[in-house]
Amino acid sequence: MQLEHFHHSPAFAIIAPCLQEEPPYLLSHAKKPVLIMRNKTTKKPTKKPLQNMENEKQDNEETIAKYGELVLSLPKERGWMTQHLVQYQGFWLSPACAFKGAPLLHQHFHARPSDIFLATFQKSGTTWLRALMFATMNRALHDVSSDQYPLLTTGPHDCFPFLDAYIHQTDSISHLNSRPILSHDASPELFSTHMPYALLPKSVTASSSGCRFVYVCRNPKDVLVSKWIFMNKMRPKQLAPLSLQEAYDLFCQGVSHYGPFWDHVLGYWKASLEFRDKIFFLKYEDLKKDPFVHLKRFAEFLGQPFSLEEERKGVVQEIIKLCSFENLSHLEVNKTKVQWFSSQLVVKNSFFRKGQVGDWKNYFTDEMARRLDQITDDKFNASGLTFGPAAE
Ligand code: PAP
Repeated sequence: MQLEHFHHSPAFAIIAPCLQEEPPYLLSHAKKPVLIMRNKTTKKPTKKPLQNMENEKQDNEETIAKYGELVLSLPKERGWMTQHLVQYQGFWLSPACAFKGAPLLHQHFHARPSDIFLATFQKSGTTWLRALMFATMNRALHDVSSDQYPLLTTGPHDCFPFLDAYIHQTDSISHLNSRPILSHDASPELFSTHMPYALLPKSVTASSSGCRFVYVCRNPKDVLVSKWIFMNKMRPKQLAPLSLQEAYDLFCQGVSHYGPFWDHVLGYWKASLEFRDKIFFLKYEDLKKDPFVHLKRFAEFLGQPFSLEEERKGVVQEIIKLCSFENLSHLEVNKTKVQWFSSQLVVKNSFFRKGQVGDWKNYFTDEMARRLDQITDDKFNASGLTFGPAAE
């Protein structure tokens, strides 16, 4: 979700007056004369002198200049909400992500063994899982049945940082190592990312790192439709709208942010088979069909299993209801919220649309569905991964 031309888009014009607003986790740092850093050895927050921040800024500028040049030489294709996407180490990224996001992530992000990442291909259920993950992990801190519950007034995207944008939210990336306000007291720390598994730093993906992932995938036909509608909303007005057929052709060629879709899914799928304790792999359609079973498994994986007492009290159902599309999409905060990921990525009110399985039927011809199914079958062939009847 990177936007290089966002400043010229109609959406930007609507939200321009709000651009002084910063997300809560940034506001919390802004008051501090020094930023809190994570010390690599002790893993405890330490104070970082301003001089070091200057040096870090210079390092970052050098990294950005180096990768900026590299980006010019990368294969280029038509973008969905940016003019172009570039192919970086086999994946299609916005130029900003390729020359800034990915390299800075490798250079500066020091994982903690307790870190948990929600990883998704775009439009696969990030918003839903953010809410579920936050509510599950923080249920000892916040009573899910309370009418003061944080998710009722704070959108799911403010619960914990979106790593890919967070990395270059300000000139300094020091904020990466401090905590977002909502999970302030929570340990472990939560992040979300759209980055393909192969593009994440080894400090995160190595089996010895201790970091865990929840990966949610969704059937590609619904992903494509959801993404096409979202991207056209975000697309700068200087760029002609992308027709469904154009988006479809790009998607089938693998050209979409963080794509090819199939490589993204397979990267996490294979890792989940290899490291069962590290990656919890989930399908949007399965979660829709049986949220109770999957949320319980998910909580066990996160090390926060629901006790019998909690089950008896209906806590699982409370969380499901709280995080449901029906509930979240009707909350004022989610209807009006201007979501600030970075100065270049600001999204207004676009994360809730229909939240259904099979909406692609309202958009695809039979031939479009058949061809995309065929590509999916070919790509997933022998991997053991299928999108069964639940995704029909
Ligand atoms: P992102 O990649 O931009 O973060 P993401 O949240 O993954 O977006 O996907 C948005 C989709 O999830 C939308 O699907 P649709 O376009 O087919 O409707 C959105 O409606 C859906 N969605 C958002 N919240 C929920 C929820 N609580 N339950 C089910 N689906 C949801």
